[in-house]
Amino acid sequence: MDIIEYLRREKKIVDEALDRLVPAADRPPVRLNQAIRHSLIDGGKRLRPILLLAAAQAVGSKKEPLLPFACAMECIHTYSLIHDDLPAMDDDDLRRGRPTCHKQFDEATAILAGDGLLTLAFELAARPIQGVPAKDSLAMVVQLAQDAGIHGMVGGQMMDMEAEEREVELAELQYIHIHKTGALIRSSCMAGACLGGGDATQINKIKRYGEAIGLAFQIADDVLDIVGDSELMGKTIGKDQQQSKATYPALMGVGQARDEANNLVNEALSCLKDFSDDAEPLRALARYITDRTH
Ligand code: GRG
Repeated sequence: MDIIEYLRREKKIVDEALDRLVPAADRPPVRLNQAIRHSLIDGGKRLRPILLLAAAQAVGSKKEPLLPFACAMECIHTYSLIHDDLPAMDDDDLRRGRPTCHKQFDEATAILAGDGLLTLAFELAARPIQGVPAKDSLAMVVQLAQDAGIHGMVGGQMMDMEAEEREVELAELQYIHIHKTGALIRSSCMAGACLGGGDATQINKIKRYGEAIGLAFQIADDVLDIVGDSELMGKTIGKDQQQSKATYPALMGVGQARDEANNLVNEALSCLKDFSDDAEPLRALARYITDRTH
């Protein structure tokens, strides 16, 4: 399948849903809604919602009813980018090819835009979904809270910040990546499989698929920070090296880091071996993780 065309089509579906589900820019509080839309609308690859929809398709489900939950994933991801870019964290000027939220608006507005997106995400994720038992929806909302929070992304970010001050070994770096980046990616895959009506075996296999591509994605991102193109990526690159950050390529070199990411992609693909052709988009997405240039 043509993954680029697939991603373009799916991104359009997600972008249209986000535009419908997020408050309009002229609705009060106008500055807050403008800041949210500045960071959220149109930008980004929409990888997490697309993974959720692809996982649902892999277990034979329709996509449309799951769009609010898929958009919740993007709201959480975008909030994490807004907060990560703040001067107190990464202090970045450019994100998704535009000025970062605090540069375009101001720090306080950027903090509130992130907070607004995080809470909106839970409003969207908790919406009843036609044909999905309420207990499954609730389980995935709890799962999302765990994966986005202290035991997932937020916890991973904290560990990453603490590790900046000292030497980090591979096992610790892997732990950080699994939490900071991997948890939300795995959560997206699992939510799609569960809300799409997959059975326990399918959900478990898609969970393992999500774990493997989540780590592969971060390794590929570390590599792109060295070999990528700032304009294509829409963000400043080379910052990891500049800040002497522990990354996979810093610890093992670009070549071995790439091999590591490829092994993880193969592991992810092996989790899907018993799935039908409906899982082709999930398979293509796994390959795209290491082939992507931005
Ligand atoms: C809780 C403040 C806070 C942060 C959480 C995820 C995260 C930690 C910070 C974001 C910064 C960062 C570089 C994370 C690594 C994950 C990553 C590669 C994010 C970029 O994701 P893409 O490539 O971005 O999917 P787009 O813009 O395409 O959505």
